[in-house]
Amino acid sequence: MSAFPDVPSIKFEGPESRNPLAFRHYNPEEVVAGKTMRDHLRFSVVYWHTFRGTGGDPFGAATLQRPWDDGSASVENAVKRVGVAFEFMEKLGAPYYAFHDRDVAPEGATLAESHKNLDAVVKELKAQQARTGIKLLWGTANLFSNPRYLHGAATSCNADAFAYAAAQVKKALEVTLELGGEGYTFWGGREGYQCLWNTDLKREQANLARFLHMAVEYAKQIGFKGQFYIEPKPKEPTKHQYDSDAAACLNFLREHGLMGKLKLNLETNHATLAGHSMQHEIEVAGAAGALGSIDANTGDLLLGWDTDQFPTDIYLTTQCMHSVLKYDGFTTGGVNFDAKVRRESIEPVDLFYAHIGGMDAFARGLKIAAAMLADGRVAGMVRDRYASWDSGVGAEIEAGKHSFESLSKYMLAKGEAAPNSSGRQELFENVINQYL
Ligand code: XUL
Ligand code: CO
Repeated sequence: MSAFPDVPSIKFEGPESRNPLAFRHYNPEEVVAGKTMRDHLRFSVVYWHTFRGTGGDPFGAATLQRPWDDGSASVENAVKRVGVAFEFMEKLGAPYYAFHDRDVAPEGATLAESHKNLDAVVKELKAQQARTGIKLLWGTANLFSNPRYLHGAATSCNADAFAYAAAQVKKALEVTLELGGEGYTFWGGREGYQCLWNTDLKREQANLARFLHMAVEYAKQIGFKGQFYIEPKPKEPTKHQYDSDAAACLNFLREHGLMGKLKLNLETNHATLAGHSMQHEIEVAGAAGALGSIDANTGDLLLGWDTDQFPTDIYLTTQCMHSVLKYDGFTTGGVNFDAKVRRESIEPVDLFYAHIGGMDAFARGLKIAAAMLADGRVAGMVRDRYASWDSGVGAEIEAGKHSFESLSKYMLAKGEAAPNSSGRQELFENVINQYL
């Protein structure tokens, strides 16, 4: 039985189409900058928002109509939901999905029972992946919802919470391997603090690093070759999360000997909560060779929390894809829609409208960014801005031929620095607008 009987497979119909259930820009087969759009964008649907979201918020109950879901925490309901998820992803034409262990299968009364529940659902996930060819972008474990993690998981003051989390991630890694997952993500939901007076920050961070080393070790042991990611977010649910932003994560990885073992999975709304733009976060990760994947969504600048809305702003998607392409595109990562429909968007068809809009926005961003890079005008303007480093004293400094002493001698002889040229920010912004 179909969960979406009135929705056909979503097709590319071109920019003039008025069909709300069609793509205007995402044409999976179209080649842009040497690769198909499908291979560039590697779109992924998240299980947690799309198939487990209810529309409930701190002020009100569930609102979303999900007639296939009986609302129970039974394995039977969970298995039935897998069929719905794959019908949705197949009709949408999404090549990937992502999940937490507890999104797909209910938590049992014991850890052993939770493992058993997960195994039952994974069997169905595997069958549906084989039927449709849809693949797992990354798996993860939910280490934040259960009350045992109220003080955190790897950073908990309760050593047993750490041990439980280790057992949960061990299982999640096995399941991700079983499903051929291309990555595994750590988002430290409660790995931070609410109050520094009761917190041993140094010990908590050392334990978090220990936990990640154990994961890397175990992956090696079982032959999981997928890419590990760490997903920065500065706060919510904690007041301060240790993985605050890309720079903090990179510093943490370097300090604890984990650089090269994990890359970053960056999320737009997390970037803005940290007081950054997504473009900034991608550039910081890309410059460090640690750009892994992106959780595509957007926040609302008038609200101060993680609203996880679907991205529709072409300027934003252009910035994202420009930086992604600049750092050679995705390998294991992709554009993962960690986004949810609004509480008022209650019908199942709204899930299609939301994803179609996000995919089209990213397809446009990709095309615009590819055009900018192909034409090289902006890159040329940036290069010109740094021309003083290409010859003379600039080239000598970059070649390691100078010291404070030699530079002091150089400047004493010269008397004054060469005049500055204009930064031309307004011109840059005007030029970008020509490609939109
Ligand atoms: C929470 C968030 C998570 C991670 C996976 O803000 O983004 O859903 O993506 O745990
Ligand atoms: Co996310």
